[in-house]
Amino acid sequence: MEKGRILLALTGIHPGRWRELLSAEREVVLEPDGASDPSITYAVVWKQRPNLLSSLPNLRAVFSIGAGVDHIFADPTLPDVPIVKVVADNLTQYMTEYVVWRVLDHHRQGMLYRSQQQKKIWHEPPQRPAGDISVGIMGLGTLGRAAASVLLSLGFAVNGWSRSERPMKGVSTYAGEAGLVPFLNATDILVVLLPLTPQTQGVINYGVLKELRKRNGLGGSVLINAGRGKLQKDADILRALEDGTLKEASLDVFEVEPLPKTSRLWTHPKVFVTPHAAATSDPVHLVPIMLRQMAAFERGGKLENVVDRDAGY
Ligand code: NDP
Ligand code: OXD
Repeated sequence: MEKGRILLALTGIHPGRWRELLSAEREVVLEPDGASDPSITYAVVWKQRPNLLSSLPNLRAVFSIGAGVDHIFADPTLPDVPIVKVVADNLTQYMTEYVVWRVLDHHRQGMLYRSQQQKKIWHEPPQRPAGDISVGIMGLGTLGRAAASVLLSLGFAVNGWSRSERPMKGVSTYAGEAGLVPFLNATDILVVLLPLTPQTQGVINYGVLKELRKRNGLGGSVLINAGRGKLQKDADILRALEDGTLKEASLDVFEVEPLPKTSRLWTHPKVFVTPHAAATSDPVHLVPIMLRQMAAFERGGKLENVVDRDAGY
């Protein structure tokens, strides 16, 4: 197989560094150039324009610059070529840091202390051991498992929920629809690391939040979502925070991004907002993996981390 040219099509992300690093080994065409170009065999994309990929007659594979691929599946004319997602130690490490940071902040009452500091209140609330708190990870895949193992090492009780059975030492695992309510009932801090698919869209709704364990050492249940915004219903989260169903939330993703300035989530005292920044895709770490994959593919090898099109992730 000949050394293929790359179409780089990124929306909302500056392509400069990606282009520079990919160009070290291959010719790169930057969108909006490249549509219908028969010399292009790979596309490296983030939220590519609909119908762009189907215009490329010799496309052999699509590389997502993120772990999520919902942005690729949003294209109604997606051609039938392999789609490769990011699986990389660097991205996994970033996500683990985010999850552990947010879990510890809720566990150690960061919101209370920040509000006390504003009012100059010197008060020490009771402390409780990590082992009294159950962190439930929705989506026990690459990122979920990595976060779970660090949380275990910190002494938290950890539950995991996935589509199929995913045993993990030290973790109480639950699977499928039948496992969802038992998983939620045993969870104090819910960490969402699911992909967005037709099955998972809107899964974080009021009814689900109601099932979380509230009588716990934290004094309420907590939501942390770093998966995708359309997994959740922002209005249901606000309702749950207002009626005490939820004690606090850390949200990295939102139904609409950037989060509209009018959203009450920005100023809610029980919400910690980050701008879809839990785990950034760093081209310095990810481009070498992509280039290695392309070279191996052209030598007749198999692409790794190819998305299951039926499952949608
Ligand atoms: P994986 O594909 O490795 O894992 C996904 C997990 O979700 C699997 O355990 C899978 O189950 C489970 N799952 C999928 N569908 C369902 C379902 N219908 N019911 C129950 N469980 C389900 O993905 P990653 O860990 O690599 O990434 C997860 C997501 O994190 C990405 O898709 C992306 O949306 C998000 N992300 C967000 C970032 C950010 O900065 N905010 C950065 C990177 C990723 P099973 O094991 O049975 O297949
Ligand atoms: C990803 C993301 O999917 O950054 O990697 O959201």
